Amino acid sequence: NNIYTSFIERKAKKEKAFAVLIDPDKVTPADIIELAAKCTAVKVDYIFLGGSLVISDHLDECVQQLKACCDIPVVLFPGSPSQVSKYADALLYLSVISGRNPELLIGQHVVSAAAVKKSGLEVISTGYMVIDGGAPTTVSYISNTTPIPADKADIAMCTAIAGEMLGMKVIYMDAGSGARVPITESMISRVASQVQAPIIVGGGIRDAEKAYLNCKAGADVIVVGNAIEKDLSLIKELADAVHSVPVKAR
Ligand code: 1GP
Repeated sequence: NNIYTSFIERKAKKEKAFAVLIDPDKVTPADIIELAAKCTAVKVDYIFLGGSLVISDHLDECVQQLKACCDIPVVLFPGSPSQVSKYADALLYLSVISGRNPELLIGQHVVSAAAVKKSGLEVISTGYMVIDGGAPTTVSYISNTTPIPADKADIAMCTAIAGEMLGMKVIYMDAGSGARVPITESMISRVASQVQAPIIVGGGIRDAEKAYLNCKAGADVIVVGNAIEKDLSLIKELADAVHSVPVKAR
């Protein structure tokens, strides 16, 4: 239970965490070495690995390579049941609670349950909420679900409360990778005001200020993928902003 415990311990200390999302389809072995070094240098807390589509078949190699070149925990963030690697540190076991697609609420979990259990991975039950990011994202298309409207904070809040009462350990609010508009701080704070579970927030975060404001609003883990793919130097600004939150909030 190391990764979940680290979420809880950080939350108890009001320490915010920064996670870099790597899409296995978009990286070469050389990229992984460079990314791992950058992430280590700026004290990235977690590496999330996954994507809505996985076209390549080198997930195991990606994880093993990351594990070989850095000590940052690797957390699977799978777009489908095929994205499981026993070499990772944990698996976000996602149920798409913002949607009404039974396959993503429970169907695919049943199909892959025995294999996931056998992998020995730490499984973190995650209530996954897709929030409208201003334009259709891959996640809303592939999941065949309607995202929660961006201005309906109460729907997001009630969805998160329901997820937590159903036993989900973590809530992940996602505007979708590359979202035009990231999730608003007011929606994050509404959810955070009613939920004890750690809250992961991602989708369309492109600058340090937004990462910082999300943390102040109640996000516990900030995830950035796209913006870093475009500009690696952003990793430092984003990590520093997230890690500065408890100090400045005092
Ligand atoms: C997507 O939350 C992640 O599922 C990160 O989104 O790639 O837009 O940073 P970005």
